[in-house]
Amino acid sequence: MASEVAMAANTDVAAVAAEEETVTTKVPHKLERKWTFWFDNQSKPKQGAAWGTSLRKLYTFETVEEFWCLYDQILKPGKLPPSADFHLFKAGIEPKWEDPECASGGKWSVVSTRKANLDTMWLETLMALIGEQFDEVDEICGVVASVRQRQDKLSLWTKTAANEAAQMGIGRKWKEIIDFTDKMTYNAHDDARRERSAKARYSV
Ligand code: MGP
Repeated sequence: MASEVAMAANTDVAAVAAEEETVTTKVPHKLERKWTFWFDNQSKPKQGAAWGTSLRKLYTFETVEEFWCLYDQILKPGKLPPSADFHLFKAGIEPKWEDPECASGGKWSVVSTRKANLDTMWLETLMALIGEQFDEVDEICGVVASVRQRQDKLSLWTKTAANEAAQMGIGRKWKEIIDFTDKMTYNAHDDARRERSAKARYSV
């Protein structure tokens, strides 16, 4: 009798454990906020078309599972053709100077001469963004991978170019995240709007 009770109890415990496992594996892991992938291919610009005409919103996601699914499905920057831009921005922010969240901002940029390196830095940055790794989290707008004939580039867009302390904090942290050892520079969108080769505001 005692052994039958023990067996029944064990069966119950096993059933509960199995059910819990099913439940935990099925509940998606929600991120702190929603993020959107964007894509722009400027290889064949239409005559007279304004900048941004070919910019497309791809997908918005809010769970870790959706992120990995999209990451696996979407081409990596290193495989994209020259003139392509690939973005991950906070949902609701458009990757343009004209967006109100970006208008007074700027970007940290790093160049990459090796495709494999670009892809690694891209993934490290995506994970740091969706994992909210930056202390100055409200300052972050998103990241852009720019594939170019001469050299590829990653840019981390932030909100307030005039806030030097915040930008320096972000720049230092980003360098660590992508394991970048050369000099990294920060340009304000306002300066870029006025002059294409404007001087950098900050460097780390
Ligand atoms: P870029 O793409 O940021 O520089 O801007 P890059 O990658 O060094 O140059 P590229 O020629 O290799 O692409 C290049 C030019 O695009 C700028 O000088 C602007 O004329 C235009 N442009 C870029 N951005 C990000 C914007 C934007 O957000 N808004 C507008 N209106 N024009 C932009």
